[in-house]
Amino acid sequence: MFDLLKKKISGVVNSFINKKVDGTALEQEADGKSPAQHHDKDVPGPAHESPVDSKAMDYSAYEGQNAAPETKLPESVMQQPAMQENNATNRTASNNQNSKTSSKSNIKLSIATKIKGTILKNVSLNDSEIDDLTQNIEMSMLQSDVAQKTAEKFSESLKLRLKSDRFDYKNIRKEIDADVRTALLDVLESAGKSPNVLGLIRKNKEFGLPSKILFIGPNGTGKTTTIAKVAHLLKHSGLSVVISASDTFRAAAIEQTEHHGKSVGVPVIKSGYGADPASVAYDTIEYARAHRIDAVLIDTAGRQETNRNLVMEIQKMVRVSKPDITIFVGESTAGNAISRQISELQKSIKIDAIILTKLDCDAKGGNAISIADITGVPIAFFCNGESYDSIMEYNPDIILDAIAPAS
Ligand SMILES: Nc1nc2c(ncn2[C@@H]2O[C@H](COP(=O)(O)OP(=O)(O)OP(=O)(O)O)[C@@H](O)[C@H]2O)c(=O)[nH]1
Ligand SMILES: [Mg+2]
Repeated sequence: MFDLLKKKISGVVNSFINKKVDGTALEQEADGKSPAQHHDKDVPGPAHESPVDSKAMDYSAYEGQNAAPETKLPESVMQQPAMQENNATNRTASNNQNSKTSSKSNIKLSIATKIKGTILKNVSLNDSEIDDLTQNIEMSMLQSDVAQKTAEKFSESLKLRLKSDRFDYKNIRKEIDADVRTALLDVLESAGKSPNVLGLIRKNKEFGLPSKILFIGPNGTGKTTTIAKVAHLLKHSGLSVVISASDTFRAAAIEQTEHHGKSVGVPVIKSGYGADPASVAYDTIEYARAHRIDAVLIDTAGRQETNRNLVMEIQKMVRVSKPDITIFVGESTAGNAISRQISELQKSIKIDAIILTKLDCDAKGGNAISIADITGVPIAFFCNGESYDSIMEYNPDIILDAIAPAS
């Protein structure tokens, strides 16, 4: 999903540091090699596979289904459903990789910067170099579905960072990459910490309480399938689950939920079509209390954020079921419409987290960055396939490693 954006940003940084000044290519590299000596081998760029990318995921399990085999995600992302409950540890490890160590980057900067680099160990970039680089990155982000407001904000933050930074001339590419990565992390972290869903369920369990999770979102984004994936994940983590078939509207929705429940081995509480979805949720919570079940996953019918009656129906479900977490399920293929949908719904309903589905179908992925920035709601999980184990806990390193891998 993040492939395109990564290639664009990497390409911009690369072409920036390799750019010709006044039409004249510089012959000598910062590390003393001629351009020919770097040919293909050392030159990172759009066509150059990053270490992250080189581990393409195995799509054989999805053959004949909707998955797009050409999309590549980091292999670590695919090692699911193992939950990584301590994101901080992973972040630290990744930041360490990001440390400014020696590089063999193919560096060509402006003549002025190059001359400075021969005299001084550390150089700064001049305003026109910074403007050039940030404008190009901003353009690439826009082309990759990052919302304009977010791209501009990112560009400003990167500009400040680059202006205040001095770069070890020999490692300049690596250090510019690190600045891009840190500026991206700033945007992602602006949405706050993702809820620790398993941790919360375990905590409530200690008090003998079921945790209630309400899933909402537009039609067909993958709510019911995602509920089955979450149920599967929780079961494999030693927690008991019941599903509320509270989509009493769409034809065959109840049967679909029952089918998933049977497949993942969890009970489904249902009523008939046309029944009050809030009362089905209430019955399910009662069932969970009576049977000491740890988690209640409440399905809902798909709805547009602009449909007042349907939004009021969700408000009633919130009043009746008092969810511990309300999750918006959005499909990554919807681009920046997701931010709009969430912002509109937030006027009426408190949304605690987002699950972004169908990553396997999306070639861009910039919307994961805009969602964090525009809505301020953190992503809890990514889903990337139709099988029950194609769900992964959100970790910003998934996005950072894919878009701006530490070089
Ligand atoms: N490729 C892919 N398909 C998915 C993913 N998640 C769900 N789907 C598919 O998307 C389609 C719709 O999924 P549902 O779970 O029925 O979506 P929904 O939001 O419950 O739909 P409504 O109840 O009609 O609003 C199904 O064909 C799912 O198999 C995913 O991560 N990747
Ligand atoms: Mg559904």
